[in-house]
Amino acid sequence: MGHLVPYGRLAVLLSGAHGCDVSIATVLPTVSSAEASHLDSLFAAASPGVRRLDFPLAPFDESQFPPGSDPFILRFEAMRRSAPLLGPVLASAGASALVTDLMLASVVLPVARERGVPCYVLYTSSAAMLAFCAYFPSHVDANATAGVVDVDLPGVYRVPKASVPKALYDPEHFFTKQFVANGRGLVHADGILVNTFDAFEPEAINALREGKVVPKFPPVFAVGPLLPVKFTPAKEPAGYTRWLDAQPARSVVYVSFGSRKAISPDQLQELAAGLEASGHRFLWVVKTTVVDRDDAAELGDLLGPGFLERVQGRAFVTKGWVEQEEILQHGSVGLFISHCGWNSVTEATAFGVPVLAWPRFGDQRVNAAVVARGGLGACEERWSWDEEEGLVSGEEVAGRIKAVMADETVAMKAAAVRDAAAAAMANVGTSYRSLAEFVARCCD
Ligand code: BUP
Repeated sequence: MGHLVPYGRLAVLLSGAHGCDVSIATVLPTVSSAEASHLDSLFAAASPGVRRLDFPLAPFDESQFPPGSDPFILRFEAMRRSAPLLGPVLASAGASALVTDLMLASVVLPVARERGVPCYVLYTSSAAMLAFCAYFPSHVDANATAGVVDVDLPGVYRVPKASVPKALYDPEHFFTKQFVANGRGLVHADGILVNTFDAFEPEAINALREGKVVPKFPPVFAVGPLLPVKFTPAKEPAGYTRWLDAQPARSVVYVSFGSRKAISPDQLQELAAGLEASGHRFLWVVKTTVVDRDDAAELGDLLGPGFLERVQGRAFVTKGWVEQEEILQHGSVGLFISHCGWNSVTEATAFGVPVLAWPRFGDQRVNAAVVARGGLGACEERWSWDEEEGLVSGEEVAGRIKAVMADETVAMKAAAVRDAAAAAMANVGTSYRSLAEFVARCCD
């Protein structure tokens, strides 16, 4: 979802505010139910200026990969191997520019080149993480024998070893190979769009633009925060919306760790204990499997005997998909405990909700540092450890929630980030102008 959501948002913005004709190549079938329903809602809500181009993948044998491989990463691999099939799709769309995901960049760029179509990348994480991706191949070349060490991003800041995505610790892993190939491929793109804004990540954006991270880096267009697409509202408001409506302003802690990774049963119980002991109201989206279609567990069994009864009234706990952007803009939400998937962070910037960062894997630790630096919230280093290195105790969770909810400056700083985000997206703002410049280049 972290990759899919911003593409829809960009397509709608390009077609609406900038008058472009947009086609989205849609890979079917999807891995998760969330993706399938998101696509349906997107195309139902989008203007006729946004078209759906179904893109069937070439046959792909998953059995050649290690058992238990991340199904989403495998899907990217299947897409990478199908890249040559994109040529005819591009021709049928009559495209004057192609925007692709970083995970596909190294294989899609040559296809676009062959057709003479300029190729841009929409980077779906932070500018800090973009700098990391762009610089990582040089870092690997220079440290081939040193194993994993801190990554000092030129002109940006140092990413400590603990924040380097764990998947990259193994140079032979197919994910690392994909990551390095895509990082090298970035310099060949015609430009990079990033879902962030100048005022939020000035160091990383400037260093990339000035060629400090990688010399001769393509133009960087900071075009965020890309705002949610207005989907047709459900006939009946969801249960959690009705519950939020009944809560006082800024009193609710919203807890969600994104669409991708499950939390271990032990950590889940500690989190439950912490939320309960914090004494605050909370809305918690519990996720226990990597792919939502596999999630059959009962909440009562997961959270321990009597938990749901004890917090009844001051908590809403659900396992299903929620409309997160609706929750984050609800006036009763005062804090977001987030894994720091980048879309979640950008949504929190847009609605000025303070974030208590609890990164889990991948780019999330780098993004959590952006949250703290950018004034959007707090990041407790200890919480970003792997669960194998020790659980975060319920007591610790409760203490942190109480402290952040009581701190007026946290809320004030997050409100300032929201105002800066709105200014960036307004007609004369940095992000609006950046996207307009991208459109002008595509139409040349
Ligand atoms: Br879970 C969940 N409802 O219940 P991220 C997520 N979302 O609307 P991720 C919901 O999915 P990656 C839910 O608002 C955001 O737009 C949420 O993207 C939405 O994290 C998106 O935050 C999730 O980037 O992706 O899914 O872990 O790992 O690819 O960053």
